[in-house]
Amino acid sequence: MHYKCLLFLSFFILLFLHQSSAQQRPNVIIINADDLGYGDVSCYGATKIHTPNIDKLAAQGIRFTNGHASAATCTPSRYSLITGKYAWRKNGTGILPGDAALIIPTDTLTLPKVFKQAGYATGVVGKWHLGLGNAVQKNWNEPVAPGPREVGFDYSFIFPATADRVPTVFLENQTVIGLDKNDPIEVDYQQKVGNDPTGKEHPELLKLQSSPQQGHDQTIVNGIGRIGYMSGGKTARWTDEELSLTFLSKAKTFIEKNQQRPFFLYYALNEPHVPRMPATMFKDTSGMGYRGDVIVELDWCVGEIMKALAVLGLDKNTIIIFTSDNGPVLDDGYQDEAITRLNGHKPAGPLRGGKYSIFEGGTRMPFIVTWPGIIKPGISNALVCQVDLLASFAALLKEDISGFKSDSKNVLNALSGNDNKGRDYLIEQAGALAVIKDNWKYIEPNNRQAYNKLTGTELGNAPAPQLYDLSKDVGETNNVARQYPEKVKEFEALLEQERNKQLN
Ligand code: NG6
Ligand code: CA
Repeated sequence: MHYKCLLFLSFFILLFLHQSSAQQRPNVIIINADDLGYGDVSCYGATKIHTPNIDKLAAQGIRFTNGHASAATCTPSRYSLITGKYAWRKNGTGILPGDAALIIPTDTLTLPKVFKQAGYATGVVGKWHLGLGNAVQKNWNEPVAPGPREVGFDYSFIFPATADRVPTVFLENQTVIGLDKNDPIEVDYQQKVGNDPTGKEHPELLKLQSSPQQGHDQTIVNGIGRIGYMSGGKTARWTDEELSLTFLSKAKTFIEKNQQRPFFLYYALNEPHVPRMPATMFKDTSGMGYRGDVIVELDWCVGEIMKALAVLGLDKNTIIIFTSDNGPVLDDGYQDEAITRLNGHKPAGPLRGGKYSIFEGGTRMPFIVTWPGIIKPGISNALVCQVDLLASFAALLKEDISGFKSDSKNVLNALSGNDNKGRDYLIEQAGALAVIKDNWKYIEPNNRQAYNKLTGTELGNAPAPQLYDLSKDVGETNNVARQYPEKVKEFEALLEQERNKQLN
């Protein structure tokens, strides 16, 4: 054969081999909602609100009834998901202000780095809330580092903290987009900067009133009072009604651009976190006010991602994990009728408590895993947690992480429906810590507030130990600690042992 032909032929053989090996490695998308409760989606029992797309995911995959975030608020929950370590082991991992420095060390293994090492394209689109840069004082008018890139994401399109915190801007690859250099951004969480009106001084300018005593009355952006002060960056500021559509389009673009190679996308939705401000096409669609409307909107976004995968022919070879960062809350800072128009809906379903709470409502999450053709659809009661995704995906991708000390357990067999137990036990975090083991739940005694009056949440704190038999009391109403003193002791010891564990 002519040598040129041979060269040509071998090129195609190589290409074929490359593509078929690439095809064997599934793409992975983690969709993480913000403050979406266990009872907020219809496949977990909601009847007043309909989430057909999430239900479809659940019907194609495994719906976990005992799937968890490791903490009841955003920052510690996301910290664990990305690092594979419990956030309570590290100071400074509570809810971060919008100007916080990056809290994830850049020299540690992370979930995106596991994928990167395995040759994946990695991206994050959505809410970040893990800090940016090396210090609070930083120049938002230049690229900001370290950030998602140093944590392991090749591509990022994020907002820094929460939708209710300044700066209300997007950063693409760590640079604020749409910025006019002649109108630089300044951010301050201590004192007012610039001349923008604040919600406190000018409530008449607000389209969404702040709740009494909950703050959210500092710089007004898009008719909404925020936490924190900012000036400048007028052309870069977002419009809340466009948040989810913007993230969706960036997520779809990332998928399209990386369709030829395996990719990992962490798609961190903003809904239904406050301020809830649905896109026009979703206003008044739920009959439950804006909180319901933005849940309809988030469900629609999930459907759009599924459609995009199908159009590209990637649906069969893409694992989707759908979950939420912490439990639900109704009044989290704005008077948006979430309570008055609830219409009997139960955001936490059968669970007690919600966001901020050490009861199950705080950390037991919708948790759905799909991988069409590989994972058999069903329902699983296995105990799994977002902190386990790092070790589980390392196992799936055959990445050796044996030298990495973490809290992440390889629960791949549970995630794929081949094991009904999952991890042995799990530590949950709100203010206090709790342990779940064999369907028993222990909450350590503590003197924190039992009830948050502002948000109307039962926090689950009590000065005496609490023990619940979740197999018949998932709503944690009957404290049986006194009947089982031995169990209480066993749990105390377990918690003590976990607290003393050194991971570094
Ligand atoms: C709280 C805010 C709340 C919300 C939360 C963060 C007050 C009174 N409340 O401090 O509105 O922003 O932080 O939510 O300021 S999370 O889902 O990102 O953890
Ligand atoms: Ca949250």
